[in-house]
Amino acid sequence: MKRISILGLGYIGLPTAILAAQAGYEVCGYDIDQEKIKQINKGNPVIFEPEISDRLWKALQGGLFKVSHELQYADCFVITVPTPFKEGNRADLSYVYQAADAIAKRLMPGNLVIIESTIPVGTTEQVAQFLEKNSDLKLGKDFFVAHAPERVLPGRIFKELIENDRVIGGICQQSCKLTQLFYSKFVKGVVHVTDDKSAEMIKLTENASRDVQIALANQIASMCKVANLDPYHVIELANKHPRVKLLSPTCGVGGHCIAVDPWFLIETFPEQTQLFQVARAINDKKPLTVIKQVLDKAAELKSRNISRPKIFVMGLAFKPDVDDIRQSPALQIATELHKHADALELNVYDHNIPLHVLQKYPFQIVSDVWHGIAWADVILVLVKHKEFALMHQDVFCGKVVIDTCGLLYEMQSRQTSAILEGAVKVDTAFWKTGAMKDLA
Ligand code: SAJ
Repeated sequence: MKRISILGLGYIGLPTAILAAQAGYEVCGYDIDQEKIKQINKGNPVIFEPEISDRLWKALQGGLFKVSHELQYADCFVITVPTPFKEGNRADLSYVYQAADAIAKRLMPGNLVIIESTIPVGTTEQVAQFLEKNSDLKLGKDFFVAHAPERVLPGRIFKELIENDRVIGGICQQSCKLTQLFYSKFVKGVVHVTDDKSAEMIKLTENASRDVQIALANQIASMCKVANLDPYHVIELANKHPRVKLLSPTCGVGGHCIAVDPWFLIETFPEQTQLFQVARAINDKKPLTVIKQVLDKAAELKSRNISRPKIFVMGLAFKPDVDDIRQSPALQIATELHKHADALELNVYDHNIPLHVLQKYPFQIVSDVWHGIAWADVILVLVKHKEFALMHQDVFCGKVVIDTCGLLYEMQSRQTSAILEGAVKVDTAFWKTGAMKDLA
């Protein structure tokens, strides 16, 4: 196996292509987006991910990596295209089939096709049959197919691509063998071998399990609100139990995996997924609860003669320390609050998201967090980016803070730590001048 074609140069495909080239394969990355191909060829990875620019540049210089909007013949094709959901929360497999269609036209005897995209149980087999039907080749004899779901966390993609264990599921033994061979060149984690359907089920249950655990954390937060307790404190101490590992409540579950993948199971197994359905409902409701909380606070401030309270949103990404706003609950909250211009003024800040992306949205963007804080009556913390957690809690002095992600608790924990004491440099003189309105 020498030549590899990787289809879909996004958050998974591009890093995988770069690593495969660095491992010695001749790699051609393929994408339908011509502008993306142009940018990658210039050394611009288009996505924000630690190490990626440097690794891309080295791969381009190394001579084993190129990208094209024409799919190249190869020994192995790797499908890393998105699988969003369409109406009725059903998996949209159109990108997977578009990729399979392109591969079918180039399929040669001995080829291996790997699907890394997350897919409903049974899809690998269906795609394999599609390839057989649309080529002159016999499945399991002339060409081989496997599912090898990606498992990496944005922000740690290269580390996790190399170090995580992987599960691969082939439609036959030879498919497993070839797939294991492909990954063995750059994966240091254990490659666990199974069948295609088990691999699909494993990937989906991993993400559904996380969704259920986050729903549990959100329920704990709701109970704590009623009981006037700090859920982050409750969870931190509960996690001191050796067999308890609760996750954290946030403003909602976003991104393109955790909030999507449980639906692929619900779609296939409607009778056996009650718990996943409830978890989805709890997590989807969370942004609506936050919106209501802000509107209630705005109404309360109005009754205290602040006619249009100034709301400053901190964080818009779907989770901390990423630039990704796809299916972001924070974005959903800001977009909805913006519609209530009669009741409040809104300013939004997120240093991780490029300005040209933010400018597509109707709300007002602030590029200086200190100005935003000083300007606001209410600070709405939606994402706990690490830079926010390094601020001193005094920056919020005199403000109403609606904290949806435990920023204040983390600030307090950090500030009791001797190591960080004095290491956090914050110019408090500036904000203090405008922050003395007693609103709380
Ligand atoms: N979230 C919480 N509370 C938490 C942890 C996360 O509300 O305690 C929220 C985040 O804020 C975010 C959402 O959940 O909005 C999803 O974030 P995440 O960090 O759980 O997951 P993703 O979408 O970045 O990546 C997940 C990972 N899956 C698991 O951890 C089981 C990753 O390993 C997968 O590769 C990826 O999905 C994928 O592509 O499936």
